Amino acid sequence: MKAKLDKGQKIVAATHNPGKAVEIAALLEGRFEIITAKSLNLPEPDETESTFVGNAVLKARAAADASGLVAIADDSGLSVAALDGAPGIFSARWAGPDKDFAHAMKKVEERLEEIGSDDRSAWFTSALAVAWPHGPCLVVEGRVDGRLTFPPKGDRGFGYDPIFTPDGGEQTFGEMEPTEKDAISHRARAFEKLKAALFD
Ligand code: ITT
Repeated sequence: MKAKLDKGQKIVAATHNPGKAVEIAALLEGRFEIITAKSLNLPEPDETESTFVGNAVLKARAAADASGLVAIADDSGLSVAALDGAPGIFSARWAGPDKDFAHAMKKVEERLEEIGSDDRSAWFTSALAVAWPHGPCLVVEGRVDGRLTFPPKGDRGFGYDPIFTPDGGEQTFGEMEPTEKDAISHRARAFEKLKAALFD
C-alpha cells in the first residue's frame, strides 16, 4: 500500500475512551499531532460489526470521512476462554451505560462461578485501523494472553486491567506502571504491526 504517514501529521484518535486515548498517544511516541474525536465533536458510531476488525474499521472510517483527516481507531476487548470468548466485542457493553467496570469485572467473576470452571485463561485483543478520508484503510490485530485473578488489583490503566495478569507476570495490568503495560499489551503488539506497515 502506498499510503504512509508523515512526521507531525495531524491524526484523529477516533476514541471516546480516555484510557485508550492516553495509550494511543503514548504508543505513537509524539510522532504525530493527535486530535481527539471528542475535541472535534465527532459522533460515536454504533458498533454494528461482529468482529474487532470490523468495528475498528467502522470507527476509523467514520472519523476520517467526517473530519477530512487520517483517523486511527481501536476496537478491543477481553475474551475469557471458559466463557467461549465473552465478553469479547461486548466488553464495553458489559459495563453498561455508566461504564461501570467494577460491575463488569464482577459479572465476569459471577459467570465463571455459575459455570463452575477453574479455567482462568483469558486474552485481550486490539484491532487498530487507520483510515484515510474517503480512501484506503489499514487494519492490524494484536493479542496478549494471561489469566484472570479476583479480587481486582491495582488502580492504574482502565477497564478490565485490575483482573488481568499477563502470562509470565505476577502483577495485573492495573498494578503495572503504564510503560510496563505498553511494552507487552495487545494494543502495543498491534501498534508494532502498524509501525512496520506505515512508518518504518
Ligand atoms: P471507543 O469505541 O470510543 O474507542 P470503547 O471503550 O467503547 O471506546 P471498545 O468498544 O473497543 O471501546 O471497548 C473495549 C472495551 O474493552 C473497553 O471499554 C475496555 O473496557 C476493554 N478493554 C480494551 N482494552 C483494554 C485494556 O487495555 N485494558 C483494560 N480493558 C480494556
